Amino acid sequence: MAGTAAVVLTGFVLTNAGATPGLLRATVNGTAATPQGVLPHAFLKLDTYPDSAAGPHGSDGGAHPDWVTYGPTSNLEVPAHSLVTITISQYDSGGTITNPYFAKAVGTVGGTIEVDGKTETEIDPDAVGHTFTIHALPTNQDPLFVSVPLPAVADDAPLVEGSDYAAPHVVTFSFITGGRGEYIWNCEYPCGDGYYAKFGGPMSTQGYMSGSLNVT
Ligand SMILES: [Cu+2]
Repeated sequence: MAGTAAVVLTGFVLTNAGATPGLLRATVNGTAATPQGVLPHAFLKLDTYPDSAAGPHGSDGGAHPDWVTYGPTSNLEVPAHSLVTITISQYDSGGTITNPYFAKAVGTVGGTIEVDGKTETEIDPDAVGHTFTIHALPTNQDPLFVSVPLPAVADDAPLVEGSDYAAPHVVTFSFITGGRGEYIWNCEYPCGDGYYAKFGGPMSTQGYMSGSLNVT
């Protein structure tokens, strides 16, 4: 857990965002040749955890220690007119996704994702941990829709020595931003609590399985 804490503090800027503290800004590192020409290349790293002992909720897990969560924060900022590459380390188990559409990569450069170093266009819809799905708001001039599936870690995967978690699946993908705007993202795998197909609890509370993505 100590190693996790050191990693999640990288690039972590505290703000007064209330229940979902923190803002993670993408780091621009050089340029990249894209289908839309040479663009600034920005990078972000996220994690998905099976509980809230990691991520933005404090080492005791805060109000809902057993809720699944994204980390290090759910408030993201990326530059406009750029290539954005996001790497997500996915530590959670999972199962069958309700809508197999969300087991496919949508809106990424090349329509692909890299899963543990292998290029894929989709994952097994029966072994989904979470998704990372960016939506435009009705007011956005530049539509941005990106959806990426994150494979489930097997239930019987051994814990990494010195960690509370098994080794994650690592998913990397890129997309191109348009102009400035505010977007939202969420998970489309029903990983939460409740009677309505597990879309309650962490799924319906900002800071766990949903957040903001500002293009600036
Ligand atoms: Cu989820």
